[in-house]
Amino acid sequence: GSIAAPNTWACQRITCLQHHNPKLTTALEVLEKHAQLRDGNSDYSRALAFRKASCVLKSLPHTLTDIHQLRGLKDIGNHSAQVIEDILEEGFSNEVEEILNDPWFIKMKLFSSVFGVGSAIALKWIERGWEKIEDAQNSNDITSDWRVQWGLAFHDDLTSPVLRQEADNLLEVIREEATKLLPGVIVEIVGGFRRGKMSGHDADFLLTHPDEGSEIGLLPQLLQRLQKRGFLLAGQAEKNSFTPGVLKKDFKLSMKGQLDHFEKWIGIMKLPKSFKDKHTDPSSIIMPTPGSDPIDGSLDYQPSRKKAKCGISGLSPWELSRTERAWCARRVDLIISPFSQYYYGLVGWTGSKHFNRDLRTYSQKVLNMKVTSHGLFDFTKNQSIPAHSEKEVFDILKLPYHEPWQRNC
Ligand code: TTP
Ligand code: MN
Ligand code: MN
Ligand code: MN
Repeated sequence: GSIAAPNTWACQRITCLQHHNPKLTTALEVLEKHAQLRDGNSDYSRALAFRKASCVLKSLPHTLTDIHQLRGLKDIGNHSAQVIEDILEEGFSNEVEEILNDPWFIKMKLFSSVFGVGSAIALKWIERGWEKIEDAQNSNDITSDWRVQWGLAFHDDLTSPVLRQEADNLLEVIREEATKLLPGVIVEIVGGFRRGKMSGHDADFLLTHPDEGSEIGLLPQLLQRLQKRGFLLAGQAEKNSFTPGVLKKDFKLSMKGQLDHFEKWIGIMKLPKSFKDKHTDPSSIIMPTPGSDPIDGSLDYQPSRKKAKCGISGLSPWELSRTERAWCARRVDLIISPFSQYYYGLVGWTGSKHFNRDLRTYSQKVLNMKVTSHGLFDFTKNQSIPAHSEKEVFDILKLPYHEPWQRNC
């Protein structure tokens, strides 16, 4: 018989981290990754098809044993169905095994694991004949992109998973410093950790204040304080570029669909190794800073979209990474939201990425609404609709409320 999930949209279904079909979803996500790397920015549709199929399997209430149990589900395309059938019948998929053993795929995955490196740069590196991270590290013909420089120098640190305990400890530090600057500030862990993951590729924090406007100017001051305490390694601040009306305009649904206009800092922090294994009293921590103090216009918060860089003077990223150190380099995103956009921002920055994408497509196709991390525009009513809680976002979208840990599609 069919055990097809009745709900067509991923944002209508409950999808938890632990589910009944990990073998199948892991295989489908290899195909998704392969499609992403192969097609780059030119074509999301192939990758999306595999993600959709994987997502359906994650929401099933039992382990799939027969392909016919999927009959009637529109999110399982022919290609995915074939792969699922192979695995159910043979125990493995030839296509997936071949990809996993493909030297091109292995190199693409390796190179795109570097912060700041996407499929275009990874491809270039392969064309140069590079095979290992060391080949890129040893090259003096490397891009001047600060992310790639730091990403290469600290590749080992940055590809070892960030633990929940580290994110929790950092949350306390950020809360402490932000509260000194702006009492009443709200600081939330978002991203994968909010969805219940025990590790992630970075830590994401969303900040706001109920007194709209009081959050303006917080980020540069917060960065300065974190810098003083030795937490910043490198990063880039971006100013808020949201303009009212953007919700109505620009009603094109990019499959990527993730860029937002919040003021933010995208960077790399130095977290004490002690953050990994225990709760640490945040006020007791002052980071050891090898070399001298930070330089390079770092904290100069650039008022335009110009890029600001942070660094430590004296030592190059590479030299710094080789020093004896009691800290680990970790990717961190700090996002500032005006309170009037906060609950949409919270949903957007909680993810998952596919949940967001599905939510946007669903809103457009079913409700004639556009939803972003900044708000929601109802094209039928020709007005934007505010939300005062996460639950209200779901209500407005006529969706059952799902907790963050149920949004792991
Ligand atoms: P990520 O940190 O990229 O992803 P993640 O936290 O879900 O996964 P990981 O544990 O590996 O870090 O992004 C955090 C969430 O924010 C993600 O679910 C989607 C959303 N997002 C945006 O809304 N805008 C953006 O520009 C990016 C990069 C992500
Ligand atoms: Mn990358
Ligand atoms: Mn994250
Ligand atoms: Mn992130």
